[in-house]
Formats: sequence, structure tokens, C-alpha cells
Amino acid sequence: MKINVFHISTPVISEYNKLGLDKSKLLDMLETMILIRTFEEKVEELYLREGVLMGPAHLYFGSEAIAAGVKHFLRKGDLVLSHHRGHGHAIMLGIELTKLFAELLGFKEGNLRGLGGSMHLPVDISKGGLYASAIVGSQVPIAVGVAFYHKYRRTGNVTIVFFGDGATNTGAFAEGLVMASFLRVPLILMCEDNKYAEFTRTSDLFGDEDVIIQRFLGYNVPILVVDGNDPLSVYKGLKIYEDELRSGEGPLAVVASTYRLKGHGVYDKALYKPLGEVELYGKLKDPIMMFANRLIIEGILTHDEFKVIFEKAKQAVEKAFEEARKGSPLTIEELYNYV
Ligand SMILES: Cc1ncc(C[n+]2csc(CCOP(=O)(O)OP(=O)(O)O)c2C)c(N)n1
Ligand SMILES: [Mg+2]
Repeated sequence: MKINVFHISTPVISEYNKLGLDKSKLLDMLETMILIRTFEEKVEELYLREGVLMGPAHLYFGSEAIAAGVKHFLRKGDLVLSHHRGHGHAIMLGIELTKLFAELLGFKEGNLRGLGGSMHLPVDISKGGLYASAIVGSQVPIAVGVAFYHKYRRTGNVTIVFFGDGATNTGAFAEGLVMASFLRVPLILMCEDNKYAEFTRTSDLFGDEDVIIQRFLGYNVPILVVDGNDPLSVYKGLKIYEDELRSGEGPLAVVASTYRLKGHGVYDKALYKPLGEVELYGKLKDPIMMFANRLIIEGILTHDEFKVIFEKAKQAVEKAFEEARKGSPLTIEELYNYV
């Protein structure tokens, strides 16, 4: 069996055209990342400072580049399956911010009528968000069935399933991979390797940073290793395989190396992380700052425009929250409609 591991570098300017990237797409990638971060800053504040939100919330802080890169690859009809850390995927899909806040508040105006909450936020079939599960790894075999639909019907669409580095420890992941490979379905297995699974540093389990890549070996699938802190590396990797996937062939495994800047959930201060690690990733390797710097150096963005993007995101988030808080939960009688 051939072992196909490909490391995807970030494209240089001269490649942009070939990859279908123009100024508006590059700026949209940055705007998407900033909108995700700003939305989650508000979510964190509502949980921790104001006590308005309750229950679990697993923040996407640090992994925004993955959603921004995938967003520009997806086409109408493609389907997304997500996991418990899916706020960034919800914004990637373009679900309205007001609906997302209403969902977090448990209000009927939410995209799942307030019945799903944070761990099911990226679900809105009209936008391609099919499913999200908090049972780690369980979405992988389900995604194989969804991708098989695309193959069987020859739709030209792809399915993408997001999961974490920790999910590669599950039996569901391994079973899903066996079936995906056997059926050759157009499925992108997107592993968001944020280096932690709850309170455990994944590499500490095995003393090896590359353990996640090794998890995909032996299934006869191509493995792309992309920089999950760079939307262009993510996008480029997917584009290279686009024709194959859209002709109904696959699957494709992607290991997107990134970093979980926050604790596991909003409640977790992550005091178990090595000293200086968060500072390194948060200050020197922050995906938003790195991508913005790059666009500034390449003459695509100015400092002032960068500030305006932040201000606009803040306004959009505040406006959406103010609108959402006017909503209300389903009544007890209405709840029975969904049992
Ligand atoms: C089958 C299963 N086992 C354990 C848990 C508890 N749990 C919730 S999130 C999580 C860690 C998952 O880590 P990873 O897959 O890396 O995703 P991340 O939280 O880092 O995004 C665990 C163990 C669960 N929800 N489901
Ligand atoms: Mg993880």
C-alpha cells in the first residue's frame, strides 16, 4: 500500500489566480475569522462575566483559519457535519448571528428553536449544516453515509466532517475511516488538531507531535497536512483534491494543525497548560494577526481597513445579541411538538 502524506504549504501570490483567489475572497477569509473571534468574545463574556448564558460552550478561539479556508471551498449542496466545538462552523455556514445568539439563549427564534444550544450550533440544513454531535467521533461514520448519498446520486457535491485530535482515539473514527475508504466516498475528514482533548495534551499520551498523522495511516487514504493557522494552506489543500472529490471519488483526510487558545469549555481556565504556551500561540502565532500581517505586506489590506473590519464585526455582534435577547423560549405545550 502506498503511503500518501502530503504537506501543503501556503500559496505564494503568483498562485492566487490559479487557485481562484482574488482580493475579495482573501478579505472575506479575514473577515470571517474576525467575526468568529468577535462572536465568541461576546459569548465568553455572556457566560463568565454576565452569567446570561449557561450550560456548556467550547470555544473555537485559535482555529478560525480552518473555518475560513473551508468556507471558500464549499459550494451549494455540500454538507457539513460538526462536533461540540462548532461555533466557527456555524459562522462559516453563514447562519445569521441573531439566530445563533437566540439558540445559545434557548429561545425559539434560534436555528434549532433553542433545543440544540452551543454543541449543535452549526445545524441549519438550508445552509448545508446537517448535523453536529457532542459524542466524540460519532459523526464520522454518519458522514460516510451522507457522502455515499452524494456518490450514489452523482451530485458533484462533497461532505465534510469536522472532528478533533481526541476523536481519533475513538472506535467510531476507525470504523468510519474503514467504510469511507472501502466505499471511496467523496468525504473530507477534517481533523482539527488543536493539541488538546479536554485536559490532556494529545502528544503527551504518546510523546509524539505527529501522532495524529499516524492515526490515518493504513486506510489507503491520501493524507494532507495543512497549516490550520493559515486559511490559505487549508483552502489550497482542498482545492488540489477538488476535481477528484466532486467526481464522486474519495475520501480525503486532512490534518489541520492548530492550537486551542482557551480551556476545553468556558469554565476551564486551562491551568494545566505548560507555562508560556498560550502566550506563544496567542501573541506570536495568532492566526488572525498572522493572516492580517500577510495581507498588509502583500498590499491587499491597510492598517485602517483592518481596524474597520474589527469595528464592523463588533457592531454586527452587538446588534445581533440585542435583537436575539428579545426572543423567548418555546412554551411547555410547544415543546411536545418536537418530541
Ligand atoms: C464518546 C465520548 N467520549 C468522551 C466524551 C467527553 N469529551 C467531550 S469533548 C472531549 C475531548 C475531545 O477532544 P477533541 O476530539 O480533540 O476535540 P476538541 O475538544 O479539542 O475540539 C471529550 C473526551 C464525549 N463527549 N464523548
Ligand atoms: Mg482537540
